Amino acid sequence: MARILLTGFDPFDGALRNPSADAVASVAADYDGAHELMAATLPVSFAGAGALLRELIAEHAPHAVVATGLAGGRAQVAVERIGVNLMDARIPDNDGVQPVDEPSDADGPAALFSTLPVKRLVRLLDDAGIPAQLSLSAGSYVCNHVLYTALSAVPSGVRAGFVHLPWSRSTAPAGASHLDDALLAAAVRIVVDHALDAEEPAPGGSIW
Ligand code: PCA
Repeated sequence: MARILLTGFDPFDGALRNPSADAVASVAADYDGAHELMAATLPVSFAGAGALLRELIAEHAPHAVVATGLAGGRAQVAVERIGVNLMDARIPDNDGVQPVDEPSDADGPAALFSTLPVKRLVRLLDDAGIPAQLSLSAGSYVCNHVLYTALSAVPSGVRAGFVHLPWSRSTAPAGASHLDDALLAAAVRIVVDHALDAEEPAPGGSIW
């Protein structure tokens, strides 16, 4: 049985909830799939999230790491394709730390590609009627740092990647784009179930 480490994030930026933690909790509570699932919530802290993620990977030796977080402005589930070696925070993290133009890893490469089957995941989400896109930037805040750290921390052959979620209906500030809570949980479940699938080569990317 393959082990999957699934993470969401604490609330941040004044919000009371983070829909990624809600979706992860809901998937973990109902999980009846083929894998062994370990769920955790990461702090919105550059130092704390990276350290906890490394600990969880060392402790559980997962076959795949599926990290999720909130991208508050987005209207679709975004399967992230690349983590960049950059921490450039528009707002302080929950520890009050605000790195500007610093690398996640001073000795690491400029960027690392997700090793989840990103195109297949977008296709499966789309087939399930969930608005989804392939994304070329996870930003430069804690989520991108977690994606880059996960990709650096896993032993070779272990998959890792990140999915950004929009607000859920129950957490969205007035007027913000959102999807139903159940749809976000369904999206996370699809990503967990298919994290170890082979990629589906398909035309993709964007022109700009
Ligand atoms: N979203 C933030 C950090 C935590 C979260 O859920 C981000 O996109 O970096």
